Amino acid sequence: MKRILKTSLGACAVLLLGVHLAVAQSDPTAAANGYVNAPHNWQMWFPAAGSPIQAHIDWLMKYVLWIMAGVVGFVGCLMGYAMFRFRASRNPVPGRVTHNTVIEVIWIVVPTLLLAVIIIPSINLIYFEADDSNPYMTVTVTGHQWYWEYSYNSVPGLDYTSYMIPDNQLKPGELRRLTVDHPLVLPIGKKIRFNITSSDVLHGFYIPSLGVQRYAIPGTILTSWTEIPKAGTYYGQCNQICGTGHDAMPIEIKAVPMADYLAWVKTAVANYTANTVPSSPLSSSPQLSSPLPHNQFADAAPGAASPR
Ligand SMILES: [Cu+2]
Repeated sequence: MKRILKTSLGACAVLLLGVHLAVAQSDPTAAANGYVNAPHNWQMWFPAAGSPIQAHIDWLMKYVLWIMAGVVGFVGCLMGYAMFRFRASRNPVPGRVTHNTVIEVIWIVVPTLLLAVIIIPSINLIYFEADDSNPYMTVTVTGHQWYWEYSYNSVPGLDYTSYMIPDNQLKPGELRRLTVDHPLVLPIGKKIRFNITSSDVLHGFYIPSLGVQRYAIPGTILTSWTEIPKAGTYYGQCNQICGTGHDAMPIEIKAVPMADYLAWVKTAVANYTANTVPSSPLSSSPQLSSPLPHNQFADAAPGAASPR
């Protein structure tokens, strides 16, 4: 009897180990590794647009830039011409013209038209950014000193924290000051709303390539949204000065096809438990010392299972 029990216990252990290894090896977020949208040295322009909002922002920025270049070029040439043509040696007796109706009409009408052609697409963009209606899903993002917490409103209990990987624990391929232990995983091609708030001080939920930038304010929820057409990894940073660990709260988003997302949710729900974050934010200052603490609530997540 004892032997049978021993054998069956052994078989169970082997089976569990096998299941664990299989889960650990098949990372549902692997599809996001093929494309990485991260800042690079000497970057001059916005990052490649990863969402419709950012594509719109990028277009408007260049559109206004061309108009500005035209205005600066025109005014610069006019000033250069006036300084040369009417210099004292060539034009010793200055003219006494004070009014010219045609010129005055032109310099009122032309700038007004310029403002009109700028304000129309600007307001359009503001409304586009504000339209977070009918999302496929909502994620509540909470800023803490100094990490992010992601709670999936449509998946009860799926709530976990996301810490930056300290420099001395980076693995090959991971990005310094940007890679986190547990990224935010989202499906591609779906509208996702973010409810953004904070538990302590002002933070900023900022992902440049997605055109998402909102304050995280304690006691208040601000919303934003995104839709990511391309599977990949997208990075952002807290962009409000929120304390000594301000630089240690990057945002990493893994955008994956829907099937992979659903597979990830399944394993995440099985492994993540409802999160309880440290109650006193001020007591978390030792977290800054390296290494950062383990995310005890999410360490079993596949793809992030390695001990840190
Ligand atoms: Cu912050």
